[in-house]
Amino acid sequence: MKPKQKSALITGICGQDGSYLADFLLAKGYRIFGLERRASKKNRENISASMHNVTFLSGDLLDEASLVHALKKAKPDEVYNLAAQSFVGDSWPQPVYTGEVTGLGVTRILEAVRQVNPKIKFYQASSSEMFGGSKESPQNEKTHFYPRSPYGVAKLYGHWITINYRESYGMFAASGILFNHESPRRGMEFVTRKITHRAAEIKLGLAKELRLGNLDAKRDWGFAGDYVEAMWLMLQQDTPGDYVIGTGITHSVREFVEAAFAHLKLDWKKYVKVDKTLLRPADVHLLLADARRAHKELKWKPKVGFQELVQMMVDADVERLARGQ
Ligand code: NDP
Ligand code: GDR
Repeated sequence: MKPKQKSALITGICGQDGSYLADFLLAKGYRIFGLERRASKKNRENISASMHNVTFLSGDLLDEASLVHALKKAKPDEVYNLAAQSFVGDSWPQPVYTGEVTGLGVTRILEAVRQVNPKIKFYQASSSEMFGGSKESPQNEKTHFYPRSPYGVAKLYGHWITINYRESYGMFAASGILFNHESPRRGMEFVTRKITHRAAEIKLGLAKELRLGNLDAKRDWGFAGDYVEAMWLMLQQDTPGDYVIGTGITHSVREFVEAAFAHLKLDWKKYVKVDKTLLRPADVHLLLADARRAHKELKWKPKVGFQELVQMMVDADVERLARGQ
């Protein structure tokens, strides 16, 4: 007998990770439902290649009834909660909203899952921002948390409520503590994409300078396409747990800039200006993953390295701009 087709509901399906996860699960034969919030204009560019194989459901992490409705319609085996106000920089001007969506939104969807079918497997998109100002490096599942932004605080709440639902109700709820991961589908406001897009514009004579804030911040940057596999692997384990996912190599923003401009044969020093208005009220200076638990239990390893990632993003931006997009 043919095994039953598995199905998944992805919140944040139109974002960077949601679109890669949808591609990945579709290739595995899943039926995919995507939660999409109401907007005056649809934002499906990231998911355009897979869009026709996705059933979109209207819903919002701020509206629990919409989550119950989506779960009843989709009847998924797995839920991936990727939706969030995900930009750290905007979490200072919008701290309450960030708490509502990125923090309390997790309770809303967990509670909806519990009410509709507590056997659904649940993945929560936790973040290395929860480590923030931790003195320990590299950071693993046992490292103390020290969030440094309203976003980091909200993610920490989401992380603990996921653990709490696991412990309170015996639900299969896993939390992936993912370090920064990027791609040509990354939002324009994040530093990597801001750099690759502007460098491509400069190369094509469409812009003259790139203004950045803290060039010394260090991040463990990986490729989003690699990281969605880890999310899926977490839900295929016998027992739910929390896993750090990262490359184990860290680079500064300055190094990212150097690599992007060098790929285009440009001297970054001629174009990059430090703009103090782009500094954050409290920044995270160093993030570095110790992903040994994931290597051992999930058998997960990243495939794309730093240089390859930078070049992939720069090339995609040059190509897109050359096409006039
Ligand atoms: P994106 O910002 O690209 O995507 C976020 C998605 O969430 C968007 O599709 C957005 O919808 C949706 N969304 C926002 N608010 C709501 C809401 N109230 N209700 C329903 N949907 C909403 O993020 P990424 O793909 O980069 O990240 C995915 C998740 O992983 C996020 O939770 C992020 O915080 C977390 N994370 C990301 C890391 C990274 O390096 N990328 C690292 C660690 C964690 P719309 O398209 O309408 O804006
Ligand atoms: P981050 O990503 O805050 O790590 O959160 P971001 O790319 O925004 O910042 C990384 C570092 O670069 C410094 N920086 C700048 N950042 C932006 N956005 N714009 C600038 O002009 C600039 N100049 C310097 C920042 O100060 C910071 O130190 C991302 C998000 O995807 C989160 O959702 C996720 O949880 C974490 O990664 C892990």
